[in-house]
Amino acid sequence: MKPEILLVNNAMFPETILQAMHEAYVVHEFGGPKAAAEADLQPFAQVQALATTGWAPESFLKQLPGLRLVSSFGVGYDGIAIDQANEQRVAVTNTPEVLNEDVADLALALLLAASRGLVEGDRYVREGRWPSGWMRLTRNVSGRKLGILGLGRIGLEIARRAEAFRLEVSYHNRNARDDVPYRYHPSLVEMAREVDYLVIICVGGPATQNLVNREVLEALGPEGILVNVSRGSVVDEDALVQALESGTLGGAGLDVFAREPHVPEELIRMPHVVLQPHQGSATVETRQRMGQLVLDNLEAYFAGRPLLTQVNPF
Ligand code: 8YV
Repeated sequence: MKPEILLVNNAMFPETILQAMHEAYVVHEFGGPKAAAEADLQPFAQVQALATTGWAPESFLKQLPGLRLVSSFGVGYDGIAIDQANEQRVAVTNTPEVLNEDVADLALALLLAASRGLVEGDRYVREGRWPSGWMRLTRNVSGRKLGILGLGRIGLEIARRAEAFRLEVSYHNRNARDDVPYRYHPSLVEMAREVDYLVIICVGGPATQNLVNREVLEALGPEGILVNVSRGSVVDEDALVQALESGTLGGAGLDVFAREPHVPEELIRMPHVVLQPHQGSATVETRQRMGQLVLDNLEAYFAGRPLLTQVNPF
């Protein structure tokens, strides 16, 4: 008999992965997180595994006493109640490494697009404005300074790409690393003051909530550009809107927002801001690899083998 699993947010998973999942398991699909949060979980109290996309709050886990595995699609697990999972002895797995390069590519794409007015230029051509005159001059990228907030696995890929664009890289983490050639800033505000670009790729969650606040944005300054490919929660979004509106911050390239999929109207109207709908890992190839890792963790669990990418301690 096939084991039963629960699945939240099936629409995010590639079709081939969903097919394989249905071949191996009896899958109870809940639709998106909102539907899952409202569902009656009583009939599933003894189901052992949940496949999800970075979502499993405390109230949801508490209703599933038989659960032993949360296999999550995505590297970030700030939307999974890890303390509660630990208490219930539920192992949580994520999909690290396989998305590093795509997220780093998008960070650089946003940096370049915001600096060189790429989207603005595209609009300029499409709106037929070119015959009446040249577009404004944009800003030079090479030789400038990039500060990375969160020099982890993806941060390192961003740094490597930035070097190819002749950017001078420095970083801010909780602790300095002894295995990188980049300058460490113990203070985020001071790093922001020194750099032209600030790229955010640290973890989300309470520890980094609104870390990039008004002071940091002001330090980045009227010619500075903020790029965020991590979590919207890391930035004080109201302060960001104000800084961009008043010109105390020069521009931004944003893939993530505080209340996705809601994007503040003010940002939508700003020509010096480049927006993406949380596309960091959204390529056919990477989503396939992420889905495969979700399947591999489920398979390992049901075969009694060690999990491949467990994030909590047992
Ligand atoms: C995904 C992400 O869009 O990996 C993450 O943490 O934010 C993205 O890769 C998302 O998690 C898919 O559920």
